[in-house]
Amino acid sequence: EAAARAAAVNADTGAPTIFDKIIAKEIPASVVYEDQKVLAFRDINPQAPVHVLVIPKSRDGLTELAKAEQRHEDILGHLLYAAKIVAEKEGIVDGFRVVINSGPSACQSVYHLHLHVLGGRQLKWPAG
Ligand code: DGP
Repeated sequence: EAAARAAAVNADTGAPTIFDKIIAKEIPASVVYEDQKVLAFRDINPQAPVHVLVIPKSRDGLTELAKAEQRHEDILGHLLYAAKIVAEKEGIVDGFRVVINSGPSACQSVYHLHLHVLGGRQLKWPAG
C-alpha cells in the first residue's frame, strides 16, 4: 500500500496514461463491454474473481473524480450505467461493488477516471 501511495503522489499531471494505449488497441486488454463512449476491460491485477475497469474513451479532463465538472454529468452517469451492464454480463448482479479511487490518499494509480466493478466473492465492508 505504501508503494501504491508513492506511485500515486503527484501522478495527476494530465499526461497520457496506459489506458490511452488500451483505448487505441496498442496494448491488449480483455474487453468485456464497449460502446461509443466507454470501454470495460479486466483489471490486470484482479482483487476479486470479477474485477473490471470501466473508463471513458475520451478523458476530457477527467483524470480523477475530484476534477469532475458539471459538463461531465452525462458521461459520469453513462459510466455507472455501463458498470451495471458489466455486472449483468458477468453474472454478479446479486452482489457487486463499484469503486472509484480519487487521488493519492485513495491510492489512485492511473489518472484516467475509471470505475472498478468487483464481485464473484463475498466482499467485506468497510473497504480498506
Ligand atoms: P487505481 O488504483 O484505482 O488507479 O486502479 C488502477 C487499476 O488499473 C489497477 O487496479 C491496475 C489496473 N491496470 C494498470 N495498468 C493496467 C494495464 O495495462 N492493463 C489492465 N488491464 N489493467 C491495468
